[in-house]
Amino acid sequence: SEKREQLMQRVQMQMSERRFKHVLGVEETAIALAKKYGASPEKASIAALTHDYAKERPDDEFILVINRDGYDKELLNYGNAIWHGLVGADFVSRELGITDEEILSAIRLHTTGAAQMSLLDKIIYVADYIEPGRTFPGVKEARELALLDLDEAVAFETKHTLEHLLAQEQKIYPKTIETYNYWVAK
Ligand code: DGI
Ligand code: FE
Ligand code: FE
Ligand code: FE
Repeated sequence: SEKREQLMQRVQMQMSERRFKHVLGVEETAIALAKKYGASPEKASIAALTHDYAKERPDDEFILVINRDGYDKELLNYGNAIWHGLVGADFVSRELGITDEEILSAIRLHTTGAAQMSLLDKIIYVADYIEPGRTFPGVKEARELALLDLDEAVAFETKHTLEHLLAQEQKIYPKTIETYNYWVAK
């Protein structure tokens, strides 16, 4: 649609060619999952196209917004990996005029997940992980799970992301632990 073309252009201007290709891969995957699981393909498309909109913003822009807009100051102890979705949704809302809370929630949660996730939240979280451009060990199993059971795919991704972060001794954002406790721990 004309609206999608415009949105694509606005997103493309914000990022490298490589990242834009990832975004289009997430869109294709999210639309397919939306059709399979009964979510809105239109909303899946918009959320996917915008999920990494703020990923290439400088840290000082995020820090300004975190300080200005009443975010928990604890967020300042993290970095772009956590900010680009959680705070990035505000850039999407303000700059692209996207007000749909289902879409903004999917953007906010796409990196960490959450205990409570809507169908669209799960679709974007999983599509980001399994889009055709991803090549890490385990992506094949994640793709297979996504076609069988979306919740199993959420659990798989959460477990493997956390393992990866621990192996690298990275700081774990509390929401990531919350997601693990809800979706993975027995
Ligand atoms: O933006 P993408 O690269 O497409 O993917 P993403 O938004 O899912 O993840 C961005 C990065 O964030 C990825 O390297 C994993 C990392 N991440 C996820 N949860 C946490 C985290 N990094 C830290 N430090 N802490 C977390 O809890
Ligand atoms: Fe991201
Ligand atoms: Fe992700
Ligand atoms: Fe992404």
